[in-house]
Amino acid sequence: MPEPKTEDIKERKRRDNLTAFLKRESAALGFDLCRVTRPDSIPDAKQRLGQFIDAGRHGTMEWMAETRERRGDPRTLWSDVRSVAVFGLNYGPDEDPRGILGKKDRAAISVYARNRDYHDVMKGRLKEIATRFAAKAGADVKVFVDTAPVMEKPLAAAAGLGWQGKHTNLVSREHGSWLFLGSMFTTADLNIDGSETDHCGSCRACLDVCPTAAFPAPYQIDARRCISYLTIEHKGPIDPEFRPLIGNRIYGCDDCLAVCPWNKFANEASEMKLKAREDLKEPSIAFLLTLDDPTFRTFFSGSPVKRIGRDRFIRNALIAAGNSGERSLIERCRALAADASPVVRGMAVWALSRLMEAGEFEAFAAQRENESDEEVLNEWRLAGVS
Ligand code: B12
Ligand code: SF4
Repeated sequence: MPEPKTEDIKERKRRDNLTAFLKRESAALGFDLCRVTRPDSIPDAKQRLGQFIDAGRHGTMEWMAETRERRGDPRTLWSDVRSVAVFGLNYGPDEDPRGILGKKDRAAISVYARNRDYHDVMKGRLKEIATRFAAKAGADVKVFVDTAPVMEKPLAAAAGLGWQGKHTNLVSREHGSWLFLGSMFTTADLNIDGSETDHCGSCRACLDVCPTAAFPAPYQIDARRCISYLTIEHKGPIDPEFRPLIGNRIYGCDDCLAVCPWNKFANEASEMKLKAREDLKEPSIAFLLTLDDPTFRTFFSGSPVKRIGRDRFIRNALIAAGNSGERSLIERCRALAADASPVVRGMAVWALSRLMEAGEFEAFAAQRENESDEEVLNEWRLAGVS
């Protein structure tokens, strides 16, 4: 065997040092996982993304279709990239978030949105790491969290942070289904970590628990049916088919993550984990229905919930009200039936049609104000009032 050249040994040492430096920095800034993969490590992702988009499963998230070329292959996004570091941040809740689903007067905000926006938190930390890394390596870097056209889950699986479970999210042996993902692309050569194998086995708990049957097959999701999409991404009225199934989930959904048996093995998260805001753990629907635009903005300041705006948020809270069976919410819903926002008025009609007795609803309908918005008129028709 020929002796390795001095040049090769030097290069290998440099790679070892840089990779170790990156992982130390990542741990120091509170990330639970950091592993590295090659930009060409997700050869199936592009075609699978294509199938998802061609089947229309992205719904109205047109940005997915518009960026499909860049999203499907990191090298199309940035041709100079040589290594991709993927970071995981555990956000596992202290209690099973499904506990609140039985509390009809309370609203469920999904775990990831119960504190500050994780995009901001992760991006801030990643930028710090990237700045120090770039200085040490003399290389170019770019960091991404969620909003860029990067397929974070397949990249994380290729880097060995875990595997894509049947619910399509990344599952880790150490942190279960509760990981936020982020990445750093760099022109530097780093040591590559091995991928993880699939440990879902014959389990199909996440597929069976989904309230809206959003999984056409294991490892595939139809976003149009997912409560996370419906309550966060979707604008306008929500299809009546889904409203009763949404229950009291007013922002996102955690059911398929929470049921995953791998959560039982989840390690203690780093001390820098985001802790839930007390007032976002179990807010009352009655209180949320009182929020106008300024109070909504103040209450959700710094939270990802603010992103959907007051009207879409009240639309969701009205669906929870309509599913609650709580007659004490009728007065608030009546007031919202005269709201300036058509999507709020329409969903108030739906909620009242469920909360009021038949005669009471007829009397309310007889007194209704003139309505010209086609979508609100449609809600009246759906409620049996022409
Ligand atoms: C669009 C999007 C959504 C959409 C669509 C969800 C989806 N699964 O794609 C909606 C709005 C529904 C959504 C919901 C949620 N999201 Co989201 N979302 C994204 C986003 C922006 C893009 C994901 C994407 O590219 N989807 C396109 C599809 C085609 O890609 P894919 O899911 O990887 O599809 C793979 C499988 O289908 C697989 N496949 C297909 N066929 C087969 C066959 C076999 C045999 C196998 C093995 C695999 C396989 O190959 C595909 C390519 O890898 C990412 C951030 C990012 N930039 O990556 C966050 C992200 C996926 N979301 C995240 C989270 C936390 C959520 C929610 C939990 C939020 C909540 N509590 O409400 C839910 C979970 C719902 C769910 N079960 O997925 C996290 C997930 C973290 C993790 N551990 O994986 C991410 C990574 C954001 C982040 N930076 O942390 N999300
Ligand atoms: S987040 Fe909820 S609605 Fe969406 S796929 Fe998972 S269980 Fe179904």
